[in-house]
Parts: sequence; C-alpha cells; structure tokens
Amino acid sequence: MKDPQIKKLILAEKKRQKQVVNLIASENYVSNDVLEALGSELTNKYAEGYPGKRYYGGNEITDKIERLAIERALKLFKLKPDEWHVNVQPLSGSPANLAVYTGVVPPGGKIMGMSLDHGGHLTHGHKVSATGKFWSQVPYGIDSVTETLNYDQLLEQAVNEKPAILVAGFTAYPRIIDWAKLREIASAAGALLMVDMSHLSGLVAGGAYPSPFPYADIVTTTTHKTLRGPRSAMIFAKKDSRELDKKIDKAVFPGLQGGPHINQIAAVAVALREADAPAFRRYAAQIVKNVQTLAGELKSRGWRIISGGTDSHLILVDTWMSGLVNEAGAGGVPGKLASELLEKEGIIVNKNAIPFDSRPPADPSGIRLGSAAETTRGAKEKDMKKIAARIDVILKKAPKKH
Ligand code: DSN
Repeated sequence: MKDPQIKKLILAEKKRQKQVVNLIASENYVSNDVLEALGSELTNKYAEGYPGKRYYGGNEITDKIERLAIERALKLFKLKPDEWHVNVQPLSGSPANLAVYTGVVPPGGKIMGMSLDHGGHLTHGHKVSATGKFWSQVPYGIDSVTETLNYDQLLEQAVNEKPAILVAGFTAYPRIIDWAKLREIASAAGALLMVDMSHLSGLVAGGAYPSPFPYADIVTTTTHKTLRGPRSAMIFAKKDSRELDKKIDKAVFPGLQGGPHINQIAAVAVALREADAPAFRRYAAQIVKNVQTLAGELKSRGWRIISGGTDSHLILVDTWMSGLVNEAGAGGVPGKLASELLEKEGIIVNKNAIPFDSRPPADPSGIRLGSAAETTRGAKEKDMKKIAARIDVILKKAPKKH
C-alpha cells in the first residue's frame, strides 16, 4: 500500500487486535481467505439486480459468486431450496431488518420486538431507529424474577396487540429461546415470526444452539459475529403463497439498496464454506464451554450474572448491583467505568444495560462479555479462568464512590 497514513493505521489496528483480550460478544476474527475475497477486484463491479437479471453487463462471474453464496447458505442451515429462499445482498444487519419490514409490514404496522434494555436491538422497532419511526413498536421484556422470557405473558400481549410481525433473537439474551413457543404465539396473534439470529448464527450452524428454521417465517442474520464471516447480512424467507421471498427481494433491491457489494458476498461465501466443516462444529461447542466457564468463575467471585448463567456465547454481568458491594467484594462499579478500567488493562468489553436497569443507557449497570473472538484465537476453559480472575481483580480495585 502506498498511502502511508492509512497503512500505518491499519497496522496499528492489527497490532491492537492481537494485543487485547477481545470479549466483545458481536466481534470475531475472520480467516485470511475471507480477507482476500473482501480485498479483491470484485469490489470494482456493479451488479444491480439479482443473478440472471442484472442492470449492467459483464456479470457472468458475479452471478456465479452470488449463486454460490446462496447455495452454501441454504446448505449450511440444512434448508431445501424449494422451501427456503435467501437474499445475500443486505449490507449489514440493520439494513437487513429494515428490508424485511419494508417488504412485509405495512407502513405504521406493529412490530412486536424486545425492548433494548432487556436485550433487544434498535432495529426491532426502537423509537430512535427508522424501524420505530415508520412502524410502531410493541415492546416486550423478560420476567423480573427469572430474567428470562415469560412465554405466557408474551402470548397474552401478542394476542391483545395483534402485531404484524413478532421479532425474536436478541443481542443481550444469554439463554436458549424456545422457538416452538414463539411460533405458537405468533400464530395465535396472526403475526409473522421473524428471528434475528445475528448473534446466534454460528452456534446454530455448528449445532451448539437450536435452529429457528423449523419455526420461523423469516430469519435474518449478520455474518460477522459467531458465524465468523465479513461484515454483511442475509435474509432467509419461507417460500410459499404469501410470497415473502419476492416481497423481501424487492425491498432489498430496488427498495433500499443499489448495487450489491460482490466482494462482500464472495467473502460471505468463503465463510459459509468454512462454517460447513467439523472443525467449525468443534469451534461452536467450545464457544459455549468457554463462556460458561467465564460465567461460573465470575459468579464464584461474587459477580451477579443476569439469569444466573448462559446457554450461548455471551453473558451479562451486573457490575453495579444497585451500588452495593457484597461480601465477596463484588459490585458498586457502573458499566462505563468497568469497561474503561478493563480496557486500560487490555480487556475489551462493552458496557451494557441490564434488564430493569436503574442507570442510563450511556452509563448502565453492567457489561456484556462474549467468547466467540477469543475462542477463534484458541482460548480454552483454562484461559477463560485466567481472564475471569483478571476481570475480578481489576473490578474489585475500582473506586467505589460515584
Ligand atoms: N448487534 C449489535 C451488537 O450486539 O453488538 C450491534 O448492533
């Protein structure tokens, strides 16, 4: 590279990524093959439209790339091409979710989504997101005692509100989601069931988390979290007389996007092939073992883990505990300070609201920790024990007056 400033910054970021312990639950480290596809000449090509139906010439090769990505996506999640359709063009998770609503929810219609502070995502209808401006959110939450989903409550709310779409799959919910129950709830309310499995897709692909496909009408996912691909997204839709697939395709292009990023789609295809292998299944299982070890170790040192543990790749730790410091010396550290103190010691996490948080979103009561990135770098349970011990020491040294 001839640009010295950008070259220096890329090298600095590469070094930073190598030096830190990365516990950001939504990040991962891609393979060199994924990087090669992303940085290839494919970025030069305009390919508006879909394979076989482009608005530009010279798309013989890009058609093959997009078709391969589609074929690999369906195969990875064990889907039959006559039953499921997949659109691999969304540029990332937020545009993917926006495309779904644009395609299948009438303007002003109700999106029933988990509130942000209980573990949902902005694009599940939150008022600051376009998805909460063009549609109206019916927010749902978790049970204050169990800190897990209360399916009976959800059923009652859904039947009363009759949303057009029920959105499940969350960014800070560590437990197994009962997809079958959500299907029943959506059907009882006459709603579509959309699962945003962005956080979970690598675990689903690797057999470490139940697949939502037998139950959902629509499944969206980013490709850069546990799935370990480039930053991108996919939308899966059931193929039937409702024509959800056609409506969503039209919403992606020409509704919201222009030319697809073919280099990104090629990189997704590479990642999908990598995930379709026994080594990836072992990786997915190790992610869960690692974060469960992290949870257990922190818990044994007095830190409160939301819902008591995890079945996935992430945990939420209540570092504040309403300002109390318990007998084990844990607590009294707001999430922002916790994240800053950990970063100073080379441990990267994100501050995160906990359910029923009494503190503001910019400085909430907890932190979110995930194991996918460190597991890619070879971390095992013994490494997670060391990381937990470091976190504990750093946070217990934090000033307790705020
Ligand atoms: N998906 C979010 C996260 O979990 O970090 C970012 O939008």
